[in-house]
Amino acid sequence: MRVTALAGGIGGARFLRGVLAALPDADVTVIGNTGDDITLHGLRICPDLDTVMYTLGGGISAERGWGREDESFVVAEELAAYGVGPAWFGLGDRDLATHLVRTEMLDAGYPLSDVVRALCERWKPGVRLLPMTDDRVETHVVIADEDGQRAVHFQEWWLRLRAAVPAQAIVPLRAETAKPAPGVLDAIGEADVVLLPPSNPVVSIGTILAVPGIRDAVRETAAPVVGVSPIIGGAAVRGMADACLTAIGVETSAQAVGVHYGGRGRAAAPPEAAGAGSPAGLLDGWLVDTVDAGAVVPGATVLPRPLLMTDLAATVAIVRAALEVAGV
Ligand code: GDP
Ligand code: FO1
Ligand code: CA
Repeated sequence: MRVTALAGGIGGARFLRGVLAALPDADVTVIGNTGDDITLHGLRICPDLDTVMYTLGGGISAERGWGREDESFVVAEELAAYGVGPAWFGLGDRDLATHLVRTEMLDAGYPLSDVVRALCERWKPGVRLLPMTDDRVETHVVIADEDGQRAVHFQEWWLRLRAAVPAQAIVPLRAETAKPAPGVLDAIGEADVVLLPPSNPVVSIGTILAVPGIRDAVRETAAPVVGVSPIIGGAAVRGMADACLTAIGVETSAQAVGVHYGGRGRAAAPPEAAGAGSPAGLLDGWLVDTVDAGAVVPGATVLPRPLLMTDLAATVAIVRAALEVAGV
């Protein structure tokens, strides 16, 4: 079975561990978010791609969910001693090697997808990991300041400001001229099932969908498309997705996120769910937690199931539920 999943970082990566455990023989392609990417100390850092690669490759820090296990921060301490920041972005010594290799390859002219392939030769994540684009797209956030507005990099808004300063706009810079990376559109068009993990709907899934061609590929694929809500009982399970949803005028609820993605109104969905999908609709199925049972997404089949990925078995059960509603 060919499975294609769009993924951000921590939430997406944990879901993908369940996909690999549930479908050990599947051919899984992951389209990763690169809008979080940032250049620090001259090094190009790709947080979400690295989180997927480390999590599925066995190198992730279990307690942080990002960066490497057995990590040290000696270089970061030395940079701080020079008064060189930013202190709000934790750069680990082992993690730095990944950024050095990536930057060296990018500077030598390799496209990001070649860099990801090379790094994955070491980590062997068990999926084909593709960046959403080889072009540079960066998420920046517009916030108010004393004399008007200013834009900060998403990572600064997320990590230094803790998304506590309202985002007037969340902008995937230069997405409009970006092209899907090689293999991305085919992976969506040729999949047997397309999954939207419970990643951040705005800055992870939304950013991937902002690359011209990707949203249409999902809308038009013959494969069933099933998403999993990252919002349970009106709150994000982790992080500040609520601040992101508020920034785009979407209520923080499982139903609102499902409606935001939109139902496709595909005949494939059971008759009672068919209804009028939205023209931009992506979903044939939408998993919500049992506390959100009763959620309605016109044009998609809503399936209430426990959605906390408390351990691998729980995540596998969620994946199985997604495949059930996909009818695969
Ligand atoms: P990030 O890029 O590191 O923020 O990770 P993602 O965007 O891939 O995923 C972040 C989202 O995962 C957050 O909005 C959380 O609400 C969601 N999340 C984390 N753990 C769980 C879980 O156990 N169940 C569900 N349904 N969502 C989760
Ligand atoms: N997340 C944090 O909450 N604090 C950090 O200091 C931090 C550093 C970091 C370094 C490398 C990396 O690959 C990821 C890192 N993350 C950190 C996660 C990263 O900020 C993600 O982009 C966010 O979780 C939001 O998507
Ligand atoms: Ca991220």
